[in-house]
Amino acid sequence: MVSWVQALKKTRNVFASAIQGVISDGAEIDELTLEQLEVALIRADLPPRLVAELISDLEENQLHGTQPPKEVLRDGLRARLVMQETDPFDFGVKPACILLLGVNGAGKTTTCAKLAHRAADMDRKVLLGAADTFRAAGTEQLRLWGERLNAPVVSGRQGSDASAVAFDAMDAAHARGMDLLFIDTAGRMHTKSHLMEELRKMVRAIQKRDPEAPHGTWMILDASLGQNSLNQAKIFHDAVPLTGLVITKLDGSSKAGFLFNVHQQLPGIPVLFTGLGEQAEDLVRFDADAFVEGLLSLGSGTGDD
Ligand SMILES: Nc1nc2c(ncn2[C@@H]2O[C@H](COP(=O)(O)OP(=O)(O)OP(=O)(O)O)[C@@H](O)[C@H]2O)c(=O)[nH]1
Ligand SMILES: [Mg+2]
Repeated sequence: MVSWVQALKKTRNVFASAIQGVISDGAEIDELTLEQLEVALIRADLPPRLVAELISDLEENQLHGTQPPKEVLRDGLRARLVMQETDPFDFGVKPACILLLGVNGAGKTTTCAKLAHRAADMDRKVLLGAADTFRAAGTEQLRLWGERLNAPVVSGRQGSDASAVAFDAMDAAHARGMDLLFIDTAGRMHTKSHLMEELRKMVRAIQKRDPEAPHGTWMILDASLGQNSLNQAKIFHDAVPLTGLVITKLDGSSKAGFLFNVHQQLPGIPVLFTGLGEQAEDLVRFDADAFVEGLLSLGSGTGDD
């Protein structure tokens, strides 16, 4: 399994040399170091306002403080991240239905499988709904994961109504006494209003079976898009209220700094999980401390190997 330190190699690489001057023991911080740090943090997609605050904290500490600069940076970064402490799979209802949404190629289908794997490991009975009826390959991909993970999959024919598949999956989850139903959906651009309407229709179909459902509406965000993925999420959130985020491909991204902007831009919507690789087990709970530590662990390789 990929670790946080390994996964954050690319982002860390972006500001490695700049940060070195700040976090090494006994570092003397001068104006040039701070300027380099500022540029690097912005390149890693940290929000400019936060960067300005961090630089000013470091300057202030340099003049009047006693803390090592690394601690100032670590505390400043950590304070901007919000973590959900409770179990994201615990909805207090059975079956709980979780709808997975996102733009094309964000990692929805893979995440659906990873979530199933994780939930099964926690002894939950899991059903998968293949509501990406847009492409035959979409359903096939989830069906293969289902076989590999030994999880049942409800699907429909290519071109059939995604809402009908979602409804059937809800029905099956009730009939078979499932704990969790994860519904994979087709990738859609946030700018296409008819595709956003299709999502709303899917929600209505699910609600015919259970008016409280979906219990989770989780958007899958590709970390390599950085801040852009948050702009997309805001538009999805307007169409169907999101209740959680899953960040994929953190391992391939050099822009993981956008995570420091989530709380500001999407208040109240927690980052629940992060994908650190392509395998079923490469999905971990979002851990704010491990994330910040992973960004600052300079001894652990800077992405050149
Ligand atoms: N490195 C890495 N690759 C990932 C991660 N999550 C998904 N991928 C890869 O991203 C690619 C797209 O993943 P899919 O799950 O098919 O994405 P999707 O959102 O379902 O795509 P569409 O259904 O076409 O919109 C695949 O090659 C996955 O293996 C991750 O956390 N890390
Ligand atoms: Mg897919």
